[in-house]
Amino acid sequence: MEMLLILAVIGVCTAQFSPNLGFGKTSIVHLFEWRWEDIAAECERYLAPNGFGGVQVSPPNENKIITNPSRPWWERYQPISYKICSRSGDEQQFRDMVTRCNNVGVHIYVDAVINHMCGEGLGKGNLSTCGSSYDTDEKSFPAVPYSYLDFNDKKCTTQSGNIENYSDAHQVRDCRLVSLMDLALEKEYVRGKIADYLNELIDIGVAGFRIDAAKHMWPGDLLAIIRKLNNLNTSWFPNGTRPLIFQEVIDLGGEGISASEYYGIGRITEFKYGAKLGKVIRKWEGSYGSREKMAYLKNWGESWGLMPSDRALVFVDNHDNQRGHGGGGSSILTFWESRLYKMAVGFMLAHPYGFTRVMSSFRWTRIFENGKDKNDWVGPPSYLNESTMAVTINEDSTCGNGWVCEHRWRQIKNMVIFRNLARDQPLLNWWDNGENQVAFGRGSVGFIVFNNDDWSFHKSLQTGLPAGIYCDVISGQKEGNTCTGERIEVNGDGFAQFSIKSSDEDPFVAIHINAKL
Ligand code: AAO
Repeated sequence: MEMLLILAVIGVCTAQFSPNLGFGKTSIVHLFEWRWEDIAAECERYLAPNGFGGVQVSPPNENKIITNPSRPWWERYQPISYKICSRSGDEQQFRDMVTRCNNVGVHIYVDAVINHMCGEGLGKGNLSTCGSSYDTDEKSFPAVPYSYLDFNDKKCTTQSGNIENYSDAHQVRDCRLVSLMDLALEKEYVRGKIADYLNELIDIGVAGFRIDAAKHMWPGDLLAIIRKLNNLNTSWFPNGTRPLIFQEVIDLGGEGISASEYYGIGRITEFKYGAKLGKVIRKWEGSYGSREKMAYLKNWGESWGLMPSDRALVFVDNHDNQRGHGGGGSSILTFWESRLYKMAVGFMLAHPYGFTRVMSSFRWTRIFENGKDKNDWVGPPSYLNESTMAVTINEDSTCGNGWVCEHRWRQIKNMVIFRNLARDQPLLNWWDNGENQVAFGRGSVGFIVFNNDDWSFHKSLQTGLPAGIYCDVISGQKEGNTCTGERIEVNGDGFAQFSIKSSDEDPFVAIHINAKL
């Protein structure tokens, strides 16, 4: 009896770390600002057939419409109510998306903005995505409803009421993040309203949540909310499945709050991952004053100061740091530097560390002034009536209308498949030249080689793979019984000859057992 109780408690406490992906799937993609109907179609026509396990979607709840600047992407981080009603679509469209994606084995993860409501000082009105009213002077959001009793102001001790110093944990949790009205999460009433919202989403069929601004909530308050959550919908998930929780905590070190305070609640976004990997791929100076090189990646993971792998949600860039918001700094690689970016994403997907998220962006016109992009606010491609543009698909399977669709780039899509095959296989046969030529395998299912040096690479390496002819899935892929790109021959002893010129379009090669002729 006692044993059963202990097991039950462990079950409840640990299940929210599991990604809740379908069998054999390992990665999710953030379809930033996409419309629900486009995501539904993408699940069916592309994500399911190519092994993607899930989608992180933009906040689905009603938000403040911001007119100055005009409809920035960040207005979606200013809630007005928990009605499912946003630029991505209405509740009917959201339900349809969740159902259609789940039906093809692609799960939905919601970006949950629960730390705050909209910015202060917006006055009163109903300029919100569903027309619900608000009054920031009275601190009233009738569509929830929240009143002046539900905000934190009394606890915050800074002059401005905003967070002024990130080394003071009390400020970070009790004051306003960039003047956003901070909810009093210790209140049972507030916790209940948030749990009701998340439970509605769970009942519709979502598989988990990104917890926005988790660093700005006391871990105990957040845990109390998570404990109120239902198990996942049994139409698609096994009985008793807990929602995946991944908390946005930016911890690059040196502040008053550490990501480890949140290990007990769920996974955490590991911001050091993209910042450090960016430095390595760019060959910039690292923590010890010398230039980073790929050879150092031999012990990539916890030895680099990253959090435990089973707690980490990892990514090369996210919607904030690809445009200078949030944490990470200038080393972050994005689609704008596509050659280096593909190498970084390729490395991430080949390496066993962490639970991986691929970014999928929209293009905007950057205008740099003193190193800062003046257009860092620009929202998704939109029509004249301000509604978000459809994602169109070109003949070559790339996207139109300003959508970048990094997840459809052959090199990235094929590495998502590589990771699915490699999922539990150990990292084996590491090789490096002491500089920026490195290679490693995953068990006997896949092998990858990088040449990020300025000179050619030509070498025979132990792959760990069975003998045969393999298609490189970076320069091409296997189609029918031919390779559209390079062919690699693995000999009976597992060795294969690799050649990568420093001028190659993509200076890396990857092979796996499903790309064997
Ligand atoms: C907008 C306007 C504001 C206005 C506000 C209210 O831009 O001027 O005051 O409305 O009217 C997004 C946008 C915001 C936007 C907001 C609401 O990014 O610009 O404000 O929507 O519309 C902190 C938080 C983190 C947060 C990040 C942006 O800790 O949670 O700021 N990310 C999430 C979302 C994000 C969203 C929100 C939260 C709000 O992903 O999209 O904001 O819902 C340090 C700290 C970090 C801190 C950063 C940013 O990081 O560690 O915790 O993130 O500063 O200030 C080096 C350091 C690193 C440091 C970093 C700073 O890398 O090592 O530690 O520099 O860049």
